[in-house]
Amino acid sequence: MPKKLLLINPVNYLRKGLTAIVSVRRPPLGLGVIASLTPSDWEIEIIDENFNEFQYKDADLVGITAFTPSAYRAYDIAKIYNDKGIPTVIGGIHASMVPDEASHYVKTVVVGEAESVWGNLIKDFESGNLQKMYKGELLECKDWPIPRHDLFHKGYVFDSILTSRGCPMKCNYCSVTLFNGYKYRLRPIDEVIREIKMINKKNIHIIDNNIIGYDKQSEERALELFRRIIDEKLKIDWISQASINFAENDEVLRLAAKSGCRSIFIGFEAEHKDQLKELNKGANFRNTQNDLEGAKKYKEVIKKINKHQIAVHGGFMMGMDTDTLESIKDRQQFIIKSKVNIMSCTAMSPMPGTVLYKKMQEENRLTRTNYPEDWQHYDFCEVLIKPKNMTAQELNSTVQGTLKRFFSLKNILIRTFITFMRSKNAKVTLWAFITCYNRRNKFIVE
Ligand code: B12
Repeated sequence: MPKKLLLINPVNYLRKGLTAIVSVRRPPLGLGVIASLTPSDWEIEIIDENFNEFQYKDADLVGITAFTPSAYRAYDIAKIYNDKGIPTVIGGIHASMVPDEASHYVKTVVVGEAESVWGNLIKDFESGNLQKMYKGELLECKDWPIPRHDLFHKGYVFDSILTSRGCPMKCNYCSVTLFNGYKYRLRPIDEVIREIKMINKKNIHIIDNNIIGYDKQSEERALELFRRIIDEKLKIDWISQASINFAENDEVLRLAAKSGCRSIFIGFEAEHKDQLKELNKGANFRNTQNDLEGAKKYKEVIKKINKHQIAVHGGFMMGMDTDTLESIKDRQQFIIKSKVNIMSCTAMSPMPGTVLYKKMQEENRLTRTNYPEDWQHYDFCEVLIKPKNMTAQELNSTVQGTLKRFFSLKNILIRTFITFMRSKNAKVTLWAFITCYNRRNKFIVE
């Protein structure tokens, strides 16, 4: 009998925020990697709570992944196996940020990227010598396996693919640099193309932190990727993330659109340099003299990307220490007037391990600290800190008010018209419309 590895993707009990919307869900790529690293004589199954609530299944070894909001659910599932004496392993961003906490709830914790340790972990398991903790190194990307996309639930609207890891930016709220390192590690294009061909979906989310990176070498590589997608006639529709530098080079925009880019997520965060500086994201206003110029630049970036037939999904934050009630109301106004096609707006949220979390902890300003249960609330739908210059209630209602206004049917329709006038492209217009429509009312938490 082959040994059985059960991999579990838990979803938190509250089920609000991004995971509540089917089209926004993405497959658990980390579990796909673990499956790929597992010797071929093992039987592997993924239980994915995005679609099927966990029901007990027998296994020799259980691997669980978790983001912070799903950690509590992950620990509850682990307990079921711990009680039966079946070894449980947890990995992923949350366990990597708080490994000591995680080790109370599972037999083994894998900290960091798993490529360098999973093979040894399996050997240790097979020889009855499973350790309490394994720490992964940041391997070069030529050593990453292609995730087992065939094991993902078929109900995902998008599959995802990673073409690079790491980020040289040090935004104080973000976990990526801590987890994947400062250095961009770029996968060889041949490998990426091979993986796209293996994916059985037309919609692909390229989940890199910045698809074109921040230097000439990564921009060149992105251009090469776009050309290959075009030349090989892969005919995919893709979305990804970038910085505002995405709009700097016309050739990037032209080839991205031609290769199937329908929308790009850009973390604008704020339209004032005080908040950007506070978030350590001053780069957004690089080469601008003052706030007015910076805000104007945002609008120009959106317009230019739209003209190249790509929608812009802007990410904004509210409730920074330099914010006031007035400044976040101004931000709401700015967001609506910016004509950004799709939008996410959240209260500044401290995720464990980040510089922001440490600051809030030191200043005794975290309002949900009954861990692990309270990790469920770290889903970007709630105010989790005592804001400096407003009440939590004021912050929450301004965030919610922004979402309500932006996703009102009237505003969606106005923007749909603007998107069409700018892009002259029915497909991109429809894409932006559907994305907004799917998000309508989904984030509002009364
Ligand atoms: C795609 C993505 C999503 C997808 C969901 C993907 C999924 N897997 O379910 C969507 C868009 C839905 C999403 C939503 C959210 N996301 Co998100 N997301 C990402 C993103 C861009 C990529 C994640 C990914 O797939 N990476 C690729 C895989 C291969 O890496 P990996 O999962 O880390 O797996 C490796 C290791 O962790 C480890 N590993 C992972 N699992 C396991 C399990 C075992 C057993 C073992 C041994 C090892 C192991 O091995 C893998 C190979 O090395 C990251 C940013 C980033 N660059 O990582 C943010 C990120 C993970 N998201 C983040 C956040 C905050 C959220 C939200 C809370 C907020 C929001 N934006 O609304 C929601 C919450 C969703 C939820 N689950 O409740 C934070 C997480 C912080 C935290 N402490 O949880 C990140 C790091 C972004 C950031 N800037 O900080 N997200």
